[in-house]
Amino acid sequence: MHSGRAVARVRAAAVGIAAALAVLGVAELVAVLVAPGSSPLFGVGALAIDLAPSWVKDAMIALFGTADKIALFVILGVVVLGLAVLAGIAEVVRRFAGMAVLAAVALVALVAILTRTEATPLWALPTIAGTLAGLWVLGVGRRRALAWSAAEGSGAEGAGGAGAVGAAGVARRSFLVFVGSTSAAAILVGVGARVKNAGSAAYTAVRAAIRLPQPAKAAAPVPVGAQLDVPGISPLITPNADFYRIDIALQVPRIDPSTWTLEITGLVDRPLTLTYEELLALPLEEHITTIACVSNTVGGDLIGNATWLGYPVRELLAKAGVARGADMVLSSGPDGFTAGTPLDALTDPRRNALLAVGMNGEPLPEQHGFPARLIVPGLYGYVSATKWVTRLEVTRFADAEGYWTPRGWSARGPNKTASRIDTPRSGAEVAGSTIAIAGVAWAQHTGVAGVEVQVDDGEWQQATLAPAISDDTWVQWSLEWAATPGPHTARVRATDASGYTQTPDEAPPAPDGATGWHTVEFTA
Ligand SMILES: Nc1nc2c(c(=O)[nH]1)N[C@H]1C(S)=C(S)[C@@H](COP(=O)(O)O)O[C@H]1N2
Ligand SMILES: [Mo]
Repeated sequence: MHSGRAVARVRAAAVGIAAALAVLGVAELVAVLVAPGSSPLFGVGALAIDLAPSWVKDAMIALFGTADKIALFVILGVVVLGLAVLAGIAEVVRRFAGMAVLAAVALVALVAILTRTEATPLWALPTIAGTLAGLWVLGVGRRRALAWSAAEGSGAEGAGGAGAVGAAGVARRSFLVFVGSTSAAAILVGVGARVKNAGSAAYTAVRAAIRLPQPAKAAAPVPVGAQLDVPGISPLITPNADFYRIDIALQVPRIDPSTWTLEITGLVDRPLTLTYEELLALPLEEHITTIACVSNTVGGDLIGNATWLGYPVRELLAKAGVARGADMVLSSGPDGFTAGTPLDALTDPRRNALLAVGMNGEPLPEQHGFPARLIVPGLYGYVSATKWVTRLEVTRFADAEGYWTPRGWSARGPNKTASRIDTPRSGAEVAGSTIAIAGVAWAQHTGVAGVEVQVDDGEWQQATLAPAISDDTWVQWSLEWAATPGPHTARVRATDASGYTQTPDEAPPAPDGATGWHTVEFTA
């Protein structure tokens, strides 16, 4: 009664279904790490939508209305189920036959995914990982299915004495446990991961749909010649994709702008709460500001310059009415980060401290604080640039401290004047009779007055300074150097508008920023 071809087929089909669930579950899990769109189910679904002739689409919409996407997934599900049963039976009948079916389907899915316009080569990973898991389930499942059939065939079931478990019983249990547990685990993992992927896809769409308003006050135009035409120099405005990222957030916080609010509390006369919609309706200003991390080492790249769109913090504080005795604003983000910013840097009408919503013409990228963050010219990020900011508490340095202060960093973090050689790079071999030594220098909110370069042990030479966008931004500089063949050392130092020249004394970043002259060694 337990034997027979039909029963063997059902078992084989179960192996195929378990393998398909493993493919989808593992793929969905890996897609959480890669990108929601890289999931094979969605890649194939999207391809099906693209390829379907319009009459099919029309018919689908006519038949299912707004449930047409659900209908598509039901159809896809039925197709997957059919292929799974086919692969399972094929594999049990003939080793590798089912694996071949799976590999062929995976190949179609890979083509579907990698031809998506947003796809990167990494998008192949979920399907590949899922397929490997599916192949494994097919292989192990086949062996256990055959073992069970063999045990039955030898009449082993019931051959044991009372209390003993027959060989067929063992084989049956081992088959059922394997197929059952892999299927259950795959469903659990897959559904969990899909919920997460659906959430991130929706979130990305929300940000993409936002149209930032035109600034009431646009950034002053970048002066002609501010961007030097020297190969290898850092771009004057750092593209968002290249902008350094520093934060303590293990996962980029995902904040729905429709529920985001900024709360202004503490030593204020009128505590207030601002929504994203209210913020966008305010007269926004654009300012180009260079921000840097206190952890930047001499010559390091934890610095970037961007056009920020936002609302002046001083106006918000004025609306709330700062009470007497306050000297600090403690801002916080959802990752547990706080920054203690000197109140006067935020209220000074000559310092453009912004509650920023835009970065280089788009809504803040998720990593850089979407939907809103602080940008304060002249202060290191750890005391000023709170991303995903939700709260400003007006307080006193005597009563509160920012996240990094008890961890060995100074309570106040004004930017230090510094400079960097971008080209030649250390270790480079350069050709030509004159060589451009060039880079950037910064003294945010003070301004760079001059940059000097020393080659080997020669005289310090004045570099040519490109016009600055403002005192709040870095400036480019360059020096045409008459090359002599052989190895050379070049160092740079900047002097700021206060008359301070960078010290050669080398200090590490902690507690308040690195010092020393950036030096490169190259061969001409
Ligand atoms: N919420 C939050 N904001 C934060 C941080 C953080 O860890 N969490 N790090 C700060 C530090 S130390 C710096 S240097 C800047 C970096 O901003 P960026 O990642 O946009 O370049 O963000 C600041 N804002
Ligand atoms: Mo930082």
